[in-house]
Amino acid sequence: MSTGEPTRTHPAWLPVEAFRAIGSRRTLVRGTGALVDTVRDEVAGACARFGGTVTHLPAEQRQRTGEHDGPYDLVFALGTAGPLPAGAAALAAEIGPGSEPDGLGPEGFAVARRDGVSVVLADEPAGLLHGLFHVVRLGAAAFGADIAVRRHRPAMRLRLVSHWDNVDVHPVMGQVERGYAGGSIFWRDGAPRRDPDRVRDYARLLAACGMNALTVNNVNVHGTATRLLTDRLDDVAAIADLVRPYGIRVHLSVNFAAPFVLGELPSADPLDDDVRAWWCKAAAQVYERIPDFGGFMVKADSEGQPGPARYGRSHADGANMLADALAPFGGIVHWRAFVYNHRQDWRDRSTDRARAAYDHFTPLDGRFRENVVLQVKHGPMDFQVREPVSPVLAAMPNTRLAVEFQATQEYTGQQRHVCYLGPCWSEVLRFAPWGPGGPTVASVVAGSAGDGAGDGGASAGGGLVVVSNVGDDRYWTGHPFAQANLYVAGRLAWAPDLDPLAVLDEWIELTFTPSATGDPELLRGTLHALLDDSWRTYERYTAPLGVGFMVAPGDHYGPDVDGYEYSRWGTYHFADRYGVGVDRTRATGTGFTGQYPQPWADRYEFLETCPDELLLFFHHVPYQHVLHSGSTVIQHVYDTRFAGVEQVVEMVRRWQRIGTAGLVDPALHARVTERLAEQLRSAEEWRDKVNTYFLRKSGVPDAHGRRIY
Ligand code: GCV
Repeated sequence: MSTGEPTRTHPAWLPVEAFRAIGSRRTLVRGTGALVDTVRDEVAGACARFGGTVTHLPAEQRQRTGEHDGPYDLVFALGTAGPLPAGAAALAAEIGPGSEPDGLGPEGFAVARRDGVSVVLADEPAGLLHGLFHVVRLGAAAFGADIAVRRHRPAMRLRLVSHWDNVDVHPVMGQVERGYAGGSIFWRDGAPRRDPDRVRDYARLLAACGMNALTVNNVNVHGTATRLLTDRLDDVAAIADLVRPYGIRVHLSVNFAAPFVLGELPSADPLDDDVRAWWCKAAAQVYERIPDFGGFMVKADSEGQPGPARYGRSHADGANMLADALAPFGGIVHWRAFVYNHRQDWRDRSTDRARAAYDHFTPLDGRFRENVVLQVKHGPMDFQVREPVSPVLAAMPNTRLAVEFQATQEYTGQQRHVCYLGPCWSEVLRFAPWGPGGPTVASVVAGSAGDGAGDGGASAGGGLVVVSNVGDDRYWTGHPFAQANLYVAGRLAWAPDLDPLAVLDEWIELTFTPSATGDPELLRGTLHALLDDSWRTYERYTAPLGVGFMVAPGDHYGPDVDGYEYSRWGTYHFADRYGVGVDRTRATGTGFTGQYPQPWADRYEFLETCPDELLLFFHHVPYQHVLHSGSTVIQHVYDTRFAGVEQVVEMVRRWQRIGTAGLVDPALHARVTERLAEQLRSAEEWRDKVNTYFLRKSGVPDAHGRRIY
């Protein structure tokens, strides 16, 4: 049945218009390599559309005279690539390789503009590719006034998008676990989807926001997915071939028990010689087929996935076995720290899921191989709209740590609600676990935390992983605005100190080209206003003050205040007639506050210093407890729920105006309109259910007498 929408895939942040500035100039590309060819092809594609020219002189072509002289407006050059036009050569001498002791690195680049020539230099082809997208972001500004020399290197070496795509359709989770954008771009019903253009376009988008790796399958590895490692390896290799021209490496989620599950060995014990040999052979076969393969991602002993515990072995034993198999080829193991008891008895007040990752993993600090990255969800629970930063990120100085974000909006509105997560992730990355002025989470995962980082290989850092929000939807992400979350994840992985609202503007500028007759400022201003505070808006009408998990069990969409209260999942709010919240203090609660270093161990411990937005995460308080804001907890619950809905009403109103002014593609406008209508309906449902629940529990009326049911 026709939906009335065009079938062409939306170009996201790389519409042809974004290449206008480059495409109308004279460009020289100097250097050799597959990624240099990609740069040339990108520029050539833009020139074909906008009338510019591109000359490619491979490095070998050193002697031919004249051709390199130009004139050129833009020069991309590998440091060792041979003669350059005079102006560019002078700049190259100043900014290029050798101008710094440690060079630009494998992906870094330097940019400058002088005397009418813009120059991008890199030591390696990947650097030129990232430099190309930097110039795209600059747009016309890349060809205006002089640009002082600036060197750009990614803060994190590993910048990975994790797909929870199933190969077989899972009976409950479907083709993509927690996917809200249609089917998988890689798999359909047990087979490869075979849509090479889509996968290539995706790699291009990822490179353009700064990513350099992806996993092709869900961390829950079942059925056919286990065989991607063995007899279905060709399917993985086909994806690797498609994404390689954009500098993206493929990683694979593997089943820890694969040798056993595939019926090849009686055990998967990581200390068993046969098991170890099996993995060595499997890794060798992978690298024979995919020489630039990135490595394995593993969810072990978590939510029913097999792991080393079955054999009485530790997570370090399990991870190191895989690391040893990958080490000869330079591969990495991403071992997930998302381990907790998912069969908890709700009557048991002593077990605290928030403590679990720290309790499991910190005793193993220093015991992981150098090519193991411990991948830690950013909060101690599970991607709630508000959580404190996971204390694991500050407690394993001798382990390579990665922080894991979730772009797929499992708990943040499932891509039906606008929820721009850049500000949330930026807060996490800027969080200073040892207090202001000390190392931040960003520096820990980048491996640059200094003294706090130990010496056991941690200095390499584990980088940033984001769970993908992409599917085979025309807009990639269901809600067109959810594209911004993938974009900002890449940009923050490259440069964690970027202002997430500046990144939002960058995404808006690239993605939305106002019609020639339109009012660009109205469009930009509206888009910015709809997204900039949308994470906090979502927080306002859903679970309050960091308490989390008031969602419907199973699909996790919509309010169900007690849905998880008496369940086995360890996610409780403990509301009764007197108060609400989880006592995680050392004095009277689960002791979770003690997992933080100072000053946070004490700041979270005491009501006087605990930040309002996390109050109910750390404390059980009476409804009349007064927040630092001056409001009581109960009044805050009411006020924020009403305010959140009001903000959504305002979003709807602003978006209607854009439609009336005809400023965006009508199909995109219609898609967003439909999603906003659902967001408003859902926000009202949240408001009414949460308010009514707490009014009935507490008996305290709203000070403003608004309607609560
Ligand atoms: C891939 C949550 C989600 C699961 C997900 C899990 C994980 O529990 O609900 O669907 O499984 O996180 O991160 O492994």
